[in-house]
Amino acid sequence: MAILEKKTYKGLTEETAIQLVKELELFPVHAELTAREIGDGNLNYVFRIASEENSVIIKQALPYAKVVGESWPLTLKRAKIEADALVKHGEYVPAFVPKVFRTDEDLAITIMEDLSHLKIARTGLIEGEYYPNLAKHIGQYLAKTLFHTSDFALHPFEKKRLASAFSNPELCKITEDLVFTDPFFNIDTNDYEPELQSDVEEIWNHTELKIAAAKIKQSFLTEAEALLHGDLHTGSIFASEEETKVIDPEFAFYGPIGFDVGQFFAHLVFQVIVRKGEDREIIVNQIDEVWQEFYSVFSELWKSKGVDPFTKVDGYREVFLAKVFDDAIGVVGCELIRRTIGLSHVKDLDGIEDSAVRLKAKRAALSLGTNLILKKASIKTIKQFITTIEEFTA
Ligand code: SR1
Ligand code: MG
Repeated sequence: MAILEKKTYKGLTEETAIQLVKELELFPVHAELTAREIGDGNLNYVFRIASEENSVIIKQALPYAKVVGESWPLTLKRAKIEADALVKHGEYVPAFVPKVFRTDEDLAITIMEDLSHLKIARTGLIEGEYYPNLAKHIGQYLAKTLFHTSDFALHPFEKKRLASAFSNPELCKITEDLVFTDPFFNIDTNDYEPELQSDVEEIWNHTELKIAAAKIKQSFLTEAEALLHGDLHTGSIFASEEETKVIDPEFAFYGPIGFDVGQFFAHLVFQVIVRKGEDREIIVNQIDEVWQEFYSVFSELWKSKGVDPFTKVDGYREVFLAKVFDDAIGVVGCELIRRTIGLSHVKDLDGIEDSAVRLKAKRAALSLGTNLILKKASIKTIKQFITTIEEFTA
């Protein structure tokens, strides 16, 4: 029986992935096809199916988190959320997301454009590559996807329809736990080197820090400002010198705009921490550039496409964007801490071979993260943010 006719979930193999694209007639009938599972993420399988002339990607969600195993069941609905978010965001930034060819909810698959001519930005950045367009493109991606899906641009009925369609409680719960809660408590799944024990306990015992983190979590739980990507780290971005493509929006939901902005900032900060000299300056400048681009494109859209009458009130745009910035700084702090001592680390830090250098980098991430969470109210400009980064990571 044809795979799609079964209407039931079954994990694909390289063989059945080929069978599937044949059933869907995505390649000429006699094309010789090869398939390879290339996924290295935490949650899904990714197959690349290729003929001599063409190729596509099949991404299939697993009913559990690959990073932990079958003991951590995970909804398959995330495949539909991801495909729908790619399509929705693609309406506003077609150049920055992969094209979606087909989806199937039963199989939890999305068949999309193959981007393997590009490199995952995190990998390239760790190798010291320079992406001259990355900051500008992500600034535009953030401004356009977030403005156009917000109440500033949409009729309230449409905004609420989208917020309901993108309700994503299971994936949000992962973020609520892994980003905003577990690193601040003595939880089994936290993961850190024994040498960091006293640094970690300082965080667990820091009541003022925990209250500040709780407020940032509360914003994530309650503020449905725009359709977020929800997991915008450098591992969710394919890049080359010319192109930038944002992938993997399975964590998409209606949340605070500063969450996406702050997550991207945080993963640039990891690169600031591990680089030196001019290479480090390049990333510092990219942090500045992504914010300037986001601010200016969001402001242009606000002025030209704002539908809420308050978008015409002088001064409100600046107040709103200051709120986004404040939210983003808090998220940077939480993300720096969680990727250092929580479940699911980043290769930028874990990949440092020399243990003294690695521990120094991790301590810098923890102290900067702590400071950003505690002092975000006094960091009002991108320059002040950069000064703070430099103070803790020099
Ligand atoms: C179990 S999932 C761990 C992390 O991987 C994803 O990319 C998200 O960042 C999540 O927090
Ligand atoms: Mg992902």
